[in-house]
Amino acid sequence: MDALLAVWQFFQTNILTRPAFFIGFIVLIGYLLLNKPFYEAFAGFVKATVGYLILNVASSGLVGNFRPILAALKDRFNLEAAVIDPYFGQAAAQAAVENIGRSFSLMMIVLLIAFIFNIILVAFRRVTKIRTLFITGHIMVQQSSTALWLVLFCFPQLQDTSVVIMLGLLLGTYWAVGSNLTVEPCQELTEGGGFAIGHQQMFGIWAADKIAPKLKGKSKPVEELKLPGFLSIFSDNIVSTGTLMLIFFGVIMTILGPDLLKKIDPGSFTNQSFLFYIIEKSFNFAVYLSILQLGVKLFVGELTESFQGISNKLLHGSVIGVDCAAVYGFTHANTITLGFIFGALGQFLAILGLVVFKSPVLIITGFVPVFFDNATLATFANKKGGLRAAAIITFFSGIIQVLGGAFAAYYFELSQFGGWHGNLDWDTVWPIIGVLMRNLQYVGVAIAIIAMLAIPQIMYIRNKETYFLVTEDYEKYAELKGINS
Ligand code: ASC
Repeated sequence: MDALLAVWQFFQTNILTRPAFFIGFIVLIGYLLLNKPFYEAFAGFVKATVGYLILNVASSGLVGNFRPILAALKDRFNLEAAVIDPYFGQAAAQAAVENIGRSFSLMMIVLLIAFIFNIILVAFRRVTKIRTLFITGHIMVQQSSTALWLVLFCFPQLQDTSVVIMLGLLLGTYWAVGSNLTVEPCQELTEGGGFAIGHQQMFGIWAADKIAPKLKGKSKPVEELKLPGFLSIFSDNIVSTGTLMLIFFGVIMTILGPDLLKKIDPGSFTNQSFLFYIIEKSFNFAVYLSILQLGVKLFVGELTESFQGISNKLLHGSVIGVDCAAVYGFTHANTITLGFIFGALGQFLAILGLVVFKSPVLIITGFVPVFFDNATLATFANKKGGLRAAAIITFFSGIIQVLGGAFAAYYFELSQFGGWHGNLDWDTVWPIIGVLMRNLQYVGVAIAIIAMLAIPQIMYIRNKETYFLVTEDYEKYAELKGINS
């Protein structure tokens, strides 16, 4: 048992929670299964891992730079508010778990059980109809943390062993079913890219993909937009992102003022003028976005090519669920910026609503959900419903994020610890699961698991011929569905 635990520890620390290596090894194995020479497989390993590490540089650059700025609004106005952001949510969950004298380290065991359960569900895919394995390690850590608190909150008397088993099954089901929902949207967006999304807005992606065509109207996709006159400069995403962020963060940073910013950002705000600090900071958004797309292209390219090996010989039509940013290489960068801006507008409007209607909890926009969720939704919505759908869907997503987040922070008593997970699924699906658990106890957990497991069954019954084809042979799938690429 000890040896097994040691192996798990090693795997968990070095590979599972470091998706760069996880994906690198998958690519390596994929190429080997395709009978490529080892040196080519090695080259694929290097490119995929480096690509993912580049994505990490960009996404942590974005998170590290812009999260403190939005969160500082709380200090600026001396607010008692919960920041809806998974990093704040994780810290709040940890504080709440420890506050009732329980061990937070249970979270890692939950992660193990959930991951293994996801593998089992994929292994029995002919029965379960699950085609996806969720492998986005840092997200799995965050979600295990929040979900651990939810279970302890609903079952305060439950012993550790029962907690981890029950939660492992619940979370494993969510990972499997959620990422499975994104298979068709992802394959259609990437034209058979061979991956799904394993992140925090999977139900949202599914909904956006379904709703977008209905909102299309005469709207064109962002990449086909011809802007007239001087506006044409904004077709270039560096110009549009740089300018929009200058306005957006310029306003917020001006509200915060130089003194507060010097305090929260002592590393980069030194002897510069306030104006140039603002310009540089805002332009950095465009810098990181460019880096992000570069990294995504690199690892997704390798993954797609090597995937045939895995798919044909190992997983038989199953795909992995990866970071949502993986799809940012499949749209015009302006779509990403648009999703962020409309999501933020929705969030700000909803926050205003909370203030006006004197909500018992106040919410502060968290950078991670408002940017990554909405950029992702916009990417899918733009593909199926053009700019109009992307704008409308992300605007409403922003509203839902705030209202659902406010409810969750209040109901699960995390607002006193300053944060809630805040990503879209955690403002919709998880509050529902939590309410079921709180009120119906074990019956609630059973309902949640069974209802989620029923989703792939329904999807299968409705699309029997193409359900497995979409991952096994995308070209044939596209032909059958009449999708022209
Ligand atoms: C999240 C989270 C991140 C980002 C990143 C996007 O939800 O915790 O760090 O999104 O995964 O690339």
